[in-house]
Amino acid sequence: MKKLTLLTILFIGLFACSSVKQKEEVDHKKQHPNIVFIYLDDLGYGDVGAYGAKALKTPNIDNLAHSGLRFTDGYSSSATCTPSRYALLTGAYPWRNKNAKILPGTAPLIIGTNQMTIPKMLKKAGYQTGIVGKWHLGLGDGNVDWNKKVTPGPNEVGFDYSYIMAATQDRVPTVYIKDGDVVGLDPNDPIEINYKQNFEGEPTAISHPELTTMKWHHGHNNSIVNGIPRIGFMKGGTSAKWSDVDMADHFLAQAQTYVKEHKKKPFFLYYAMQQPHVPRTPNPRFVGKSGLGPRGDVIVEADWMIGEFMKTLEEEGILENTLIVFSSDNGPVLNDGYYDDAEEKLGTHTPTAGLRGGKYSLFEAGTRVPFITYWKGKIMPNVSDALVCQMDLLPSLAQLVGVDVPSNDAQNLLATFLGTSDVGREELILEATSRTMFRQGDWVLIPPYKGPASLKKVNIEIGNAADFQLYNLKNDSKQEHNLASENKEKLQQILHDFVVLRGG
Ligand code: NG6
Ligand code: CA
Repeated sequence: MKKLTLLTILFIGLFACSSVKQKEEVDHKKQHPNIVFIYLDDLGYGDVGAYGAKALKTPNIDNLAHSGLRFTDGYSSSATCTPSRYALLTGAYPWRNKNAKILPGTAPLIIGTNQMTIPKMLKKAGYQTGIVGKWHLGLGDGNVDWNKKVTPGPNEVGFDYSYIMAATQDRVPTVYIKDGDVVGLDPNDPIEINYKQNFEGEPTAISHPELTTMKWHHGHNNSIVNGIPRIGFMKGGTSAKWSDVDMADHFLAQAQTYVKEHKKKPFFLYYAMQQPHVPRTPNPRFVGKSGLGPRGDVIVEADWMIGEFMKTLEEEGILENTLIVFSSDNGPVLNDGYYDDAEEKLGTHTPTAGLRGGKYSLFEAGTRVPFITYWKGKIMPNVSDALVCQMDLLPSLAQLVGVDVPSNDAQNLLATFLGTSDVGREELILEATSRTMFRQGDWVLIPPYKGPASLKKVNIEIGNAADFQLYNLKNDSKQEHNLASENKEKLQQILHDFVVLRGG
């Protein structure tokens, strides 16, 4: 009798254990939390307190980092915006698409309407999908009439809802576009856009410098909107023009409204903030707040917006059921074409955290970016040194929500993103202005490229050199010691693997 009881207990115990295990597996297999990407523009690895910034305070981003999983070896796919955003949404290497390079405001959509994207994948799992903020992946078919429905765009590649700026804050058209329609457009004052020539009689920064309130340093001398000279020419659309100093509040309000209106069913929100890309136009209540000039002020502003957004998730009672991914599209730049004191007022702040290069660069600071996953109660606070790339989010989230996606360049790293594994990628190809380099383990290979070693105007080393460059990040994170000539064997091996992976 006693024996039987023991056996029974053992049996029940085993059964209970296995059902707990099974439940965990089921949970891991398929969950439908809300998913939010908070994606900044040109935010550097060293621009965040949690990544070592001392002179600049980012308490709300730090809170995400300290309560979530902070990746130390997380990468965008490219050192510029369009290719990184392309890879983020499609899970495909941007260098496979020759159009994935910095686009003018008139460029056609570069994501194929038949291509897999994160929002498309999530829709298969019943998600509602929205984007608020910067798009910069092209719109229309190359011949857009901004006074009619602008299509195809985000709504044709998976987003049910879109509230965007077409390209960048420094490029025309300087208007918001909601589900393909320019917001606030007066039909009697139609918009015309041209990137090749000006419209007769329209002032530019060259013809009317006295109309500018922000001075251009390089580029940025075409049409003037709100005193800021832009890239490209624009005529008309006066009532639709955005207010630069209100842009952050405007996008925040859109993001908050989206959350409130969609909280009953799972949603995906891509909240693509414009800071700290140029022109840096902090709202007056943030002016002077960082002590580092407008670049610091807009980072403080962005951080505040993130705090407010988090409050909304909490107030709406959905914080515990929301997975947040925080990152940036490429590394930092100080002078990106306007005189705005970014260099002069930098003080002791190091946007690159000491990494070599910056935006546009094949060196580390081009693509190694702040990368945080946060899910209250689900992701345990931790730091991960796993090599991960934003591109990997597509298959990883597909596994989370239980959707099959065809495999391509991206890797399913769900467990790593949730912090239950510390295994990342073995290798990764990174891109900067149409050149590629290779990361394998701790090693970095930069093949020889023609062209200047530095972009003088932005004062950034971009990685071009006549010889191979080989670095070992483990003991040389600043890429100061080129080991190519002393370690020929390693060079041959890594070059071989790169060529095989790159496909010739
Ligand atoms: C460059 C612009 C720069 C910025 C960048 C795009 C000039 C001289 N420079 O061509 O200011 O707009 O494009 O940045 O025009 S990104 O973050 O969207 O890739
Ligand atoms: Ca960018």
